[in-house]
Amino acid sequence: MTKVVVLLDFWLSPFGMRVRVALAEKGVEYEYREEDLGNKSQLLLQMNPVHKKIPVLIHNGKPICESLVIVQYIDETWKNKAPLLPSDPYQRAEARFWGDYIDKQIYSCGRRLWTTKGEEQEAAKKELIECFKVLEEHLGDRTYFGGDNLGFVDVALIPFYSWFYAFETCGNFKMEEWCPKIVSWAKTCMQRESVSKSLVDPLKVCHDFVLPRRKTLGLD
Ligand SMILES: N[C@@H](CCC(=O)N[C@@H](CS)C(=O)NCC(=O)O)C(=O)O
Ligand SMILES: *[C@@H]1O[C@H](CO)[C@@H](O)[C@H](O)[C@H]1NC(C)=O
Repeated sequence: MTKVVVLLDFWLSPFGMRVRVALAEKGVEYEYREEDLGNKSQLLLQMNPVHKKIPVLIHNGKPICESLVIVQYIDETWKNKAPLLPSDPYQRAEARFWGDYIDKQIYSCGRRLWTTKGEEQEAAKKELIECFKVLEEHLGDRTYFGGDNLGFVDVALIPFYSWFYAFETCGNFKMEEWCPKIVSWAKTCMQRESVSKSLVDPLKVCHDFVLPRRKTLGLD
């Protein structure tokens, strides 16, 4: 292994992008290794034998799996920069609660929206919008979910910005119309280099991956 920190990842993964943002926030240098998820490397199978999924962060040869676990590990390991999680136990619990909400609601509704059609797709779209509205409510008038600074919940949610265009295209709606505060929050996050250089082009996600995949699945 050439570097102390290696990231096994896949370009459009929202989970992988979380780790990229966190590493960039902390200014950690690392080696990025793109996985072929149709033909996983020996290293991935060895480092994440349980789920065999990316992202995996390998630090000094030891693997850390599950994106939100990795983000917390990064926060606890590189303490040179502003913390992502608050120090107060209650606020930490609250941040983890919302991270979990994003995994359970945003990810799964988003996935249903682009992998289905007809009534099922319409239901997924409605549910996804509702979930974003819940997050909007939670954001309130703050700049970031972390308050004045980018925090754990921001890192958990921002990668989905790369997927907004695919959601909009599949669901035939505009995020801006339904959750304008989330869109403006995302644009604020994108002003940070840690975010803009870690996220992928929304057009690429849609045209190079989602739409061709829908064709393969016989949905369009
Ligand atoms: N809960 C995991 C989800 C990771 C995940 O779903 N990774 C996908 C890519 S987005 C993957 O590696 N899929 C390969 C497979 O399932 O075989 C996390 O937060 O890291
Ligand atoms: C799978 O990956 C291995 C090593 O990375 C490579 O040698 C092999 O040709 C790949 N197989 C396919 C079917 O792409």
